[in-house]
Amino acid sequence: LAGLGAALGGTAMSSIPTELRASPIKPDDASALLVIDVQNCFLPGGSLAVKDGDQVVPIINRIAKGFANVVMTQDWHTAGHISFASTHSGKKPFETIDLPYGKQVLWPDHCVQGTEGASLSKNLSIPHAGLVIRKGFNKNVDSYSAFTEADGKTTTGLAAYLNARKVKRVFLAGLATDFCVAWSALDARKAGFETYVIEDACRGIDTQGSLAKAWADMTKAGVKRIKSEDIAV
Ligand code: VGL
Ligand code: ZN
Repeated sequence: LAGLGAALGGTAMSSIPTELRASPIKPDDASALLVIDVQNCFLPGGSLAVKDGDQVVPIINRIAKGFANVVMTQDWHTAGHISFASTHSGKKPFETIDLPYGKQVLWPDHCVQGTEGASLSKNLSIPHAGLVIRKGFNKNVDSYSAFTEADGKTTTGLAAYLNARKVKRVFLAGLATDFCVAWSALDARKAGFETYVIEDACRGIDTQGSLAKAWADMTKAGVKRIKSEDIAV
C-alpha cells in the first residue's frame, strides 16, 4: 500500500500501474484540437516571449497526429493596437488600463499583422490543420479568445465553424495558458463544448497572479485539466 500511495502521488501517469490509470482519451471525429498562438513573438527571442514556450511545440506536433480536426490561431494585431503599452503615453508593458469593455493589460508590441513575429512557429508540423483563425485585428478591441473578442460579443466565427463540423469536444494547447488559452477555454464552455486544456502542451505568462486565477476560473467553468499522455495518439 505504501508503494501504491507513492505511485498515485506521482505526477507522471506513467508512474501509475496500468490497471489504475484512467483510460486514455481517444480523439474522434467530434473532437478538435485548438492550437493557440504558437507564434514567434511568444517564443524565446520574441517581443512577448513566454518562458519555455518552445517546449510545447514537439508535444503539440505529436498529439496533433491523433486529431482529424485541428484549428490553429494567430494573434493578429494592427500597428498601434489598443493592447500595446506604446499606444498609450506614459504607460509601460504589464500595467493595466480601463477600457470601455473592461480592464486591459498593456503588452509590448507583438504579433503585428504580416510581420515575422506574427508568423506561426516554423517548427510546428501540422500540415493537416484545416483552419487558421486570426483574432485581435480590430484596432480598438483585444481578443485573447479564439471565439469572442474582449467586448464579449463580437464573434470570430469559430463556434459556428466547429458546430458546422459537428465538433462536440475541444482540446486546447499553446500560448499563453493564462491569457489566450484560458479565455478560449472559457468561451468554449460558454459555447457548449466539452473542453480540455492539455497543461503540458501550454505555458503561461503569469503576471500579477494571472496563472493561478486562470486555472481557478477554468476549473470553476468545468474545463478539464489533462496531460498530453492522457490522449491516445
Ligand atoms: C496573448 C497577451 C497578449 C496570448 C496574446 O496569446 O496569450 N497574450 N496577446
Ligand atoms: Zn495580443
